[in-house]
Amino acid sequence: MTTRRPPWALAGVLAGLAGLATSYATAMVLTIRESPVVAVAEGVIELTPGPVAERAIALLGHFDKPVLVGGVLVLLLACFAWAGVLARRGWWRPILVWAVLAGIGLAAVLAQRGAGAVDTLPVAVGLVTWITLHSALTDALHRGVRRPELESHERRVFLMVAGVVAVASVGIAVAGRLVGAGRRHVEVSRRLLRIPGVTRREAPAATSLGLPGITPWQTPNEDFYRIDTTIALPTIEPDDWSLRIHGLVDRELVLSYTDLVRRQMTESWITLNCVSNEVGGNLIGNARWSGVRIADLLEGLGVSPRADCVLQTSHDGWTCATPLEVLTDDRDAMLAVAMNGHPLPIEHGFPVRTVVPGLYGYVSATKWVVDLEVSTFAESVGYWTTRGWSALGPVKIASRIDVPRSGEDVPVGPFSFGGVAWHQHTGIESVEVQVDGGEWTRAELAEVPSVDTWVQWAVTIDVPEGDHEVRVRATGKDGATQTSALARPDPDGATGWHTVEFSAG
Ligand SMILES: Nc1nc2c(c(=O)[nH]1)N[C@H]1C(S)=C(S)[C@@H](COP(=O)(O)O)O[C@H]1N2
Ligand SMILES: [Mo]
Repeated sequence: MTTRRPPWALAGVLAGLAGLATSYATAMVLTIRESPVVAVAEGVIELTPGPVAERAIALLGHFDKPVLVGGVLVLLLACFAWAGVLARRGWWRPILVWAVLAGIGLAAVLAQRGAGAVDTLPVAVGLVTWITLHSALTDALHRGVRRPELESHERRVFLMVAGVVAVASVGIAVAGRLVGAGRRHVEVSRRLLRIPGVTRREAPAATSLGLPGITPWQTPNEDFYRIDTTIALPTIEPDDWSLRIHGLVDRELVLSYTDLVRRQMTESWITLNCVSNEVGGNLIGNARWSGVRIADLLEGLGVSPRADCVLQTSHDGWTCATPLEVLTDDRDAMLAVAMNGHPLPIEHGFPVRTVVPGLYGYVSATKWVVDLEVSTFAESVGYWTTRGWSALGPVKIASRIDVPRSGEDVPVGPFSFGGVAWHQHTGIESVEVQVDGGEWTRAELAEVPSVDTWVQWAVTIDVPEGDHEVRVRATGKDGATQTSALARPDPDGATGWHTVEFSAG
């Protein structure tokens, strides 16, 4: 019997490639723009001094990116082989290599614009694959080393496992790519979509006070906050979408996307906010929504007088119960198909979502909505309401200071404070500001097209040298002033006056 050297390096390379495959497939399925390897390559570009990068681009032309990704892959292969060889001298040594490589991947992924928790998942999946597969492969090799009489048997086991790992890795990568391509296809459909009756309109000039630092009145789609419980975004072709309206009605209605957009289109500016927003927080945005009023859809279906809510269900199984009243009164509660003149972004509910002025999102703003069941609150409980949040979620009046930022240094003398205030579907009557517990000064308000949006406020107050504290409070068009009593977001929305500390010098 000849003693051959166990293929330690091969075990490392195989486990390494398998980890890259699962991590790539995860990224594709989650429709994350790029795999961690590409993120690392981009990180390298980011860290490369300008002149060097320019010379490389001049030298390599359009191939700079593939060459860079290729370079990262070659380096990775070397590390995989090294991890494999290290396994000979102790099981924990290769784990250090896997952990460091995953750490670099994680740093690169998190450095990307708009990265969130989900983007770290491909790295985690890759790391788990590396560690588990590598230990499975090296176990066989170790047994062969310990028991030379079993060496050739263990080698066959190793080769079998190695073969399965190689084939499975290719399969997983290809499957991930195909699923991801399907998802990306929806993005193409979305871009090509032209919806009749959807207009693109600039925010009216009077909505802005022109004070630098105040949040823009209209929130661009890319900057709009995002809250949902999904990991993989639902991707629905408009042709595959339909909505069923049923429950306590005389006549059921099933609408296709074309049926929906053929109806009378309504467009309105509506501010949407999350019940989880803390005092001073930014889980709020204002957009021009285009869609079909839900009141128009329900009319003629013969809604039972017994009904008091509509249970909404999304494609991904999320639910909320919305009071029937707010869906049928004169406000523009709608099935929205466009946001700021563009088809809804996928992450904001493409192709159709609900928007209801005056309610927090968790009880009203169903993204990827596919089912509306007219029902009663006694029978229907939404996702967050079963988790301790209040069944009814009217937005509470609130105001926020955007200028100055917390801890900012401002010049002594007259200083212009500014921010936003909101009480959707009631409207803001006035906003007052108080410095260091002194008298309340009334702020100037911008103009707004309706009571359903937030409003910018600004006021100029003299500030002496030293440390200061500024507070804001709003009064609604119903005459009620915002309470100073602090309340946490759960169960039905935070209260309290936003306070910012700053110094003048
Ligand atoms: N399908 C679905 N729709 C949903 C949610 C969700 O988790 N899943 N979250 C809701 C919550 S809590 C809020 S605040 C709004 C946020 O909408 P946005 O992500 O477009 O800002 O969506 C609502 N609609
Ligand atoms: Mo929310």
